[in-house]
Amino acid sequence: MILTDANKREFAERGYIVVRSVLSRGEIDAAMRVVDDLIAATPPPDGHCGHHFYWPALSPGHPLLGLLLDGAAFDVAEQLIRPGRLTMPRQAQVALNIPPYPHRPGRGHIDGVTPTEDDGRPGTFTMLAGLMLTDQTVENAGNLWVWPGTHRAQEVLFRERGSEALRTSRGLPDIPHGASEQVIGRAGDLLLAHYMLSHNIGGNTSPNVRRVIYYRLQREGHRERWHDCLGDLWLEYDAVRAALGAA
Ligand SMILES: O=C(O)CCC(=O)C(=O)O
Repeated sequence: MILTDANKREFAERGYIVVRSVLSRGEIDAAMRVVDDLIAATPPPDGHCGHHFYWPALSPGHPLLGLLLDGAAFDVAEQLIRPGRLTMPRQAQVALNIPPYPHRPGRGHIDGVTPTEDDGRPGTFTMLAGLMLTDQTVENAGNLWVWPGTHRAQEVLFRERGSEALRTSRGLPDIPHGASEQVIGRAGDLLLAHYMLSHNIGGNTSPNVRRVIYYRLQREGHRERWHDCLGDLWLEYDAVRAALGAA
């Protein structure tokens, strides 16, 4: 599964892409069983609607690490940063969105500030990868909301105000948001989003619980260069820079 230069330029322009059919039916079914087990072990409170997250730690052999690594997903994500390499994530986010939840977010956030990492470093990363386990082919089905282009506005803001603006804004930097979009996809599709793309939890008025597995992926060495990444969107994305240069 190969990302084209057009895919990489779309990622650069909009801040995210959805890559179709990255998971096989067998991989989706196996991941659904893992999520079923998490829910059975610790069910959401009775009557709970809206988002409900599990944060499993990933060590070698964990099925949700296998879901990312054993098929195409990790390789496809890494194609945005090559010859750079991604590190193995140590945690996944199992993100449910339980109907009925007639919510419409007013704006987005970027991750990693509430909470920060244990040592106080904002938990910045390179890209968000989301493996969809359920169809979100229409809006208001628990889809992730994104504000295309906000990654570029965040870069401008961080250049002006420095990386401290991430902490002081509590992940809600003061940038124009423009029009939102709900991410559309089918079970098995892969969302790849730049760390600095503003996004938020959406509503779910469909009959189905929305299920996505998110991974916050860092390029090797990210912890040493995260300040610089905030002011330089494509610092870690050699392959996106090359695609832009080839245009
Ligand atoms: O549930 C979702 O799709 C979005 C989750 C989210 O925005 C977050 O965890 O930062």
